[in-house]
Amino acid sequence: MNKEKILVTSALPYANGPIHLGHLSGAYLPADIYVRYKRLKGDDIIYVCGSDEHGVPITLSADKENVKPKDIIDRYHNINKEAFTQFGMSFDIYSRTSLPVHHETAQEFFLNYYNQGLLVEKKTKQFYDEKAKMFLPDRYVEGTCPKCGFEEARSDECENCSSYYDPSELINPKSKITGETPVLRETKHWYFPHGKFQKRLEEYIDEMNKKFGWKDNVLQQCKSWFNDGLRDRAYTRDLDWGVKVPLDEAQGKVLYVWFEAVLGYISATKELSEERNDPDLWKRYWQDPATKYVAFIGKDNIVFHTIIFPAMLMSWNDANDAKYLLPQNVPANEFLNFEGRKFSKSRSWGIDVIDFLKQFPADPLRYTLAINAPENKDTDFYWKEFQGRNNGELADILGNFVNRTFTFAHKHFDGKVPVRAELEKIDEEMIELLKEYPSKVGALLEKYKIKDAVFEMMSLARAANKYFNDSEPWITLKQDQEKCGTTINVCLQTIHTLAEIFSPVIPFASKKILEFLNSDLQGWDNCGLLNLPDGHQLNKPEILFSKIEDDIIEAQVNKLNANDEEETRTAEITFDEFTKVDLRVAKVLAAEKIKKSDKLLKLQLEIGKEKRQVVAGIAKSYEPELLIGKKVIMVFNLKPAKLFGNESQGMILAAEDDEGGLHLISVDEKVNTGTKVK
Ligand code: B3M
Ligand code: ZN
Repeated sequence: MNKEKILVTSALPYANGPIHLGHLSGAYLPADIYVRYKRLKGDDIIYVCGSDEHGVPITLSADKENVKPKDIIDRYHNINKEAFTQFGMSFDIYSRTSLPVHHETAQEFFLNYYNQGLLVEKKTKQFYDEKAKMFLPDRYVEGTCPKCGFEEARSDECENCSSYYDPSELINPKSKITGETPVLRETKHWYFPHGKFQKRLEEYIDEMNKKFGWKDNVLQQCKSWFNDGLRDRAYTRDLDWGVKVPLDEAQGKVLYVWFEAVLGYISATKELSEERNDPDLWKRYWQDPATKYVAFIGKDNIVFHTIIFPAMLMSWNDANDAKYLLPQNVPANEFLNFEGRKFSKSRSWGIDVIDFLKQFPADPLRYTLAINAPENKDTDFYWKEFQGRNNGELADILGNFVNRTFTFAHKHFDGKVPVRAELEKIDEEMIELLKEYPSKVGALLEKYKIKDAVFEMMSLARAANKYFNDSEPWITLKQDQEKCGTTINVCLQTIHTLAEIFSPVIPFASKKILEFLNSDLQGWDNCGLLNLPDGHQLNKPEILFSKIEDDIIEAQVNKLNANDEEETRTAEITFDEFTKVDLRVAKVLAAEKIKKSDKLLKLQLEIGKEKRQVVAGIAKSYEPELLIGKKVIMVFNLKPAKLFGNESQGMILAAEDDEGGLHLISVDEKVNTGTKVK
């Protein structure tokens, strides 16, 4: 088969925090396995990644710590680069978007669109903090959602009910920087008309899917964007951290972070050109129609890689002779959860890669994440499963086979590959398997079916153990030395194949095995052959995978749960402070939904002799009819507030479960309303 020329990218992680296991299993490990496999196939491939160092995620982190954005990106770029190295990521380059080459590249693209007359200039009103003297990006404004009453809504978008609205509709907006009420001020931005490209994008995706088979989860998301109709998107922002907009009239503005981040793949490749002293390298991978481009990402980045970036490249290509390649495939993964819940930094739920690798080697983690990759649905990392995969599969199946074979060869054959004499059926079948597996596993990897491929790798190790058992070399040793030698020879050949076939997943162990074998990788297409000559000298093996004891795993689980408890413990208050809250038993007399809100109910309560109206955010958990007659606990002395034009004189108490479901704190029927709760 012809050798392929391939460009592979993985999403550029924000340099605003340490990467965790979820990142690895989404966009990095699958790509690394694919790339390592392709290198063994002899294909001409480069693998490009780097830190995304602009945008509000960075400035928010910097503000939180009271340091400069530059401090944040320097710190996390280095931490993440190191974590990736220890994890065995084989990037050809791990670049960063703060480099001049990136700023120039992004500005060049922007100017190209501008000069084509493609960008649409629009004036809009945006929140401005008069005290901080700056426009506030979306995430810097918080207020009450005009649609559902959610109190932590962003300036034009509500995370709770997923609705979009005009910033002027946001109720009670507050600046996150100063806490002041921001004003709406006019500003000008440049919009990219994505709608103009919709038809061509649909055709492009359709064509790629027909030729190369895109994943369903990816196609579904694209379809839903197309159904909604692509809209203009502002490619500039009022912010001072980022790539400056290269126009005189755009002082104080930077390019929208997503616009430039995707171009970061190109600038990273330019940096690689420079590093390798090969000025045209980047063009060979980005602009040669013979190259195929594959972009690995997690599901939250799909639209940017299947719609936004391709539209950007199309419009560049329309106006230039040197044309960029669009992704041939975007094998996006779903998410990995941690012990049944989403990773959460603020709740200390999950584990950072760098911390994980301080305690465990990379290979068992790579294997566990790969065999459990969230390819078609979200999956979970469980400590217990990690232990099981390490002990029961890597150590007991693969490690054990390597160990028993080497022990035998050293003890009975002088540490040399014994002569392969006459083959029996059982030997021939094993040799046949060795020949079959590389193409079987390869076919899966070609289709980005990493999970299935890794499963097959371990199947070969299982078959190898069975071959050893069924051949009973410990018996033939005494009865038929030649036959015994043949068995051990075939076992050693099998170890050679296993070392190579497993090498994309567990590169560190694979390297060790090859050292034991005193041999080297043979290339994917040769790795199923009988690569060790009779009499070949072997080295002494060591333990490949150490077992992980129960107490080590229990300690991890306990630590996680302790973090969780600590998180739920909040600041202490004094008894006096507590008694300021007047809690009373109340009875629900009437309940109704509030129009235009899917979250709020209007309740009429009886508290002793008094009647009050309270607006409660429990509509998703309770039907109004079911509340009538229920006794609940309310905060009686809460300052009245207005929600959706409804007066609310108090608040009722409920417990929130992990899924956000609410459960009212109920009270014994016998207790009179108005009774104080202490
Ligand atoms: N930094 C978002 C993320 O880390 C973003 C990806 C950029 S890819 C060009 O999920
Ligand atoms: Zn809302």
